[in-house]
Amino acid sequence: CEKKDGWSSKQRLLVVANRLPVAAVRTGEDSWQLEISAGGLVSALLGVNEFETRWIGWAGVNVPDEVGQRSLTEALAEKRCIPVFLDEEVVHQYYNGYCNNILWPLFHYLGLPQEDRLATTRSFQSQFSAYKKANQLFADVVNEHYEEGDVVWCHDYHLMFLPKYLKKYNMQMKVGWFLHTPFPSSEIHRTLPSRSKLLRSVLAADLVGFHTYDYARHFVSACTRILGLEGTPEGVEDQGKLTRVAAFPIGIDSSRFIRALELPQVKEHIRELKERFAGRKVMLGVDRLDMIKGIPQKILAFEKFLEENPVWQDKVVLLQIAVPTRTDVPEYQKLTCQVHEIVGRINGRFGTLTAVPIHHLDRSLDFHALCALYAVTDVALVTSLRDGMNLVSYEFVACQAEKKGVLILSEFAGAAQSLGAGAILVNPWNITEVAASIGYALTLPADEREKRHQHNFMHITTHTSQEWAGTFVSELNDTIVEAQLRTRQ
Ligand code: ADQ
Repeated sequence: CEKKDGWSSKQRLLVVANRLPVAAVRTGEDSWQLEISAGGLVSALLGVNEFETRWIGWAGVNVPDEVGQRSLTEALAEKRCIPVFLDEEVVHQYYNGYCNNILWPLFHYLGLPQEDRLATTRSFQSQFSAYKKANQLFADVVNEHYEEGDVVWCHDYHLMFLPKYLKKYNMQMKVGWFLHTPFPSSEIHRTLPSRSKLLRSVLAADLVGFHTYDYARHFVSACTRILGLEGTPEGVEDQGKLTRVAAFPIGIDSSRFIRALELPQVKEHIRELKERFAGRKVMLGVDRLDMIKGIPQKILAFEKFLEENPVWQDKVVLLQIAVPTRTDVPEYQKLTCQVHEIVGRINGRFGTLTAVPIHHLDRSLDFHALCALYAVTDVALVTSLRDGMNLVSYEFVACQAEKKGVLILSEFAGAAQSLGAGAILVNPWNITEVAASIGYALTLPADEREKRHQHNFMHITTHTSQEWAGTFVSELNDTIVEAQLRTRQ
């Protein structure tokens, strides 16, 4: 079929997410430098090539002038990206405020911030208005670029109003919405002042997806308890209109990691790391520096392990790679200081003149360096307090064909439901239990490690990101056909 932007036999997929997969830096009045940005969704969709994909989102930069907006739009078009322009005030109120200060902690069971507990406070109201305004701006851009037959896939908690706004423009538009975070118990969602409006807006979508069956179940109960609607095995029904709700566990492009391990530069990096840490077991944490990732608790568990097992003190090293995010939010600044303080204390306590027990890096690693690190790791520590899925656990398994390292995994990460049989599951709040699991993992016999690894490796190579996206979009297409058949009957 012929499309406005070229010939293609593939269906067009408009992926709408808060951030584009590239970050833009202005280098002149009309010149831009574009860099691929790290993140779960980007990693997941990198390997998806069965659709003609267009990305729609914010480029992470304030562009108030027309020249800038025009030139950035042109530069991004080469990357199949379409920008949504948000001014600084909207970004502050919508992104830092409503998204990251209210929805993100709430959906991860960390509650609402104290000062926003009253729905009547100005800050809550203005953040909520900015959230709706930003969602409307996204809807305007999607509507402008939409062509008949396209599938529109909205992502995450930033865009819960988008399905409703898109359907207002065009009832025929195929709209799916997927949440990358957990959806909390309805008892938690009930505390949110705008609880009903958000649920109703999401329900305007044709298909609503979550990482796990539990999150889908929580969403359906929120709709039944808060909105009084009927939950069915297929989803939520409102006056004869069914919104399909289902679990679509995300995966990774596992072959990309497996292939990377064969590259000469990655092999060289692996050799250097092995030499650097010879005689010591390597433990690894890779996280965005975020309170949900449980980094302080993880490091405290490692301290407890060292304290209780002096024989391991110079035989194990923890590499914690924490990429800073949301650096202008005060809570994240506090977390960085807290982590630095604990790491400093532990290194002072257990370090020697030649070695320290924890190497903590506040930065992102490039893909090849990350693969090499995963490959030399004996024990990976993924101890999120809550996590929608957690792709780091999948990436670690993909790089462990040789070493058969052990994964210690939080029972509160969505990944616990898929990798639970191969991993050692822990309650990340229980520092004593995590410390004991570290000892257990470091001494696990080779045959047991092999068995656990095989289980997880089989899972991550058969449940890939391509399969995830393909299943979601074909389910969305089917949902619409079924709805049309139902209305004809
Ligand atoms: P995130 O919270 O970003 O994603 P995660 O699933 O672990 O969490 O994905 C992080 C990605 O960023 C991984 O691909 C990882 O390799 C990369 N990354 C993290 N730290 C890095 C570092 N220091 N250097 C380089 N790369 C780094 C959200 C949800 C998750 C959900 C995903 C996908 O919070 O629960 O799994 O979306 O749906």
